[in-house]
Amino acid sequence: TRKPTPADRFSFGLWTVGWPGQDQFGSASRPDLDPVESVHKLAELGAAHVTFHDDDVVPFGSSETEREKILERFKGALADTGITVEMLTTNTFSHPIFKDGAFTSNDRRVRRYGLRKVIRNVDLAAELGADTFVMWGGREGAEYDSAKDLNAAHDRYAEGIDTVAAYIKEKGYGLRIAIEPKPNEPRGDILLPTVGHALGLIAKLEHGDIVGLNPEVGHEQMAGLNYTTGIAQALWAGKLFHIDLNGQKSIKYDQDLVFGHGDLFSAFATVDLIENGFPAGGPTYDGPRHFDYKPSRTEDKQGVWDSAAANMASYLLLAERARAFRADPEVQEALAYSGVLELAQPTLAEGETLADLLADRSTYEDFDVEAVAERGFGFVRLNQLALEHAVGAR
Ligand code: 3MF
Ligand code: MG
Ligand code: MG
Ligand code: MG
Repeated sequence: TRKPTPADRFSFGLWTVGWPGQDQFGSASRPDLDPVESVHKLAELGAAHVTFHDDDVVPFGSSETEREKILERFKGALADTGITVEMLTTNTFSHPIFKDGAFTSNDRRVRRYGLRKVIRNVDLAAELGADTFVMWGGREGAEYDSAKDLNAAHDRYAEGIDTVAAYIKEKGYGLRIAIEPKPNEPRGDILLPTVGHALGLIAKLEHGDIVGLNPEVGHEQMAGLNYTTGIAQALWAGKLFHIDLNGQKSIKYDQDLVFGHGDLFSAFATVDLIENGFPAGGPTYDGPRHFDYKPSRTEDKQGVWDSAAANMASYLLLAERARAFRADPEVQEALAYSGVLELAQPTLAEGETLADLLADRSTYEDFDVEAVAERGFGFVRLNQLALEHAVGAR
């Protein structure tokens, strides 16, 4: 494949390449990475942007002067490389203070502290010119159903998000909030477990107009859901503000594999939607192609950069394959045969009322149900064409 360039808008969380490999069962397998080095290396590899949690760059508990010094040096790396910060987020999950959540902790003191930590980073996001502020409520949840007043928890979650959204508007910041759903891990159950749950909460917010979603491939797949279907609904709702691309193999722990290294055929469909849009037109995603993966614990430093490059290479390969798929006349014919394009036609004709439909005997009384039921849709042939394009056999 060709080398990625900033025009591809690839973006990486600094916590991805920076993950030293500690897990539930073992300590770190790699030394810590200097975020400044990561910015330089990612620029060399062809990325356009980085994203980070407050604590990824400024260690938790740093003094104001230390923070200023660290951020100055970090901004120097951005200036030297041309890398920009498109998204910022807050770590409200690592420190033990957040063991029962931030916005929804049962301890009100923690909720107030969490809000302060988030607001502080919203100011930094605006200063750095980010477009998106992600909220992943990793500890907002419980292990035990008796541990949480779930009605109050949703009230507090909405209160927290609305308070931050109102602040963004009051300050005139060019930021939008993107909620990142996840079903479980690190909590036994996490609030807003899927794209659909989060959309439901957003609809109830006072400032929901600037609140959307940051769906992650693996998070939806951990719940047994189809990621492409999830981001399609978010797009349809005008709420796909950001994406976290990675790989996951079925319903198990959060694997954070390289994009394409999980369910590859599903990744093909995802890239096809992002790059080509819906078959009959509709809303499109034009934000950054953001990776949220972990270089496996088996990898050394070279393996870290190889894995970063692999995310972009997978994406570019799949984008090339998806373009070929759409351009193939046989595919276009198969799409038409399957009625895929016909679905865009409204069920009632323009100006037609339900009364007109009820009066139209050809739609019911004189409708030949058995004859129409004989139609085959040809979806398997269409899917085989997709597979052959995906694997480069066409
Ligand atoms: C966890 C995640 C998070 C979020 C991040 C916000 C640590 O499974 O996906 O990464 O993406 O906190 O962007
Ligand atoms: Mg994740
Ligand atoms: Mg994940
Ligand atoms: Mg994520």
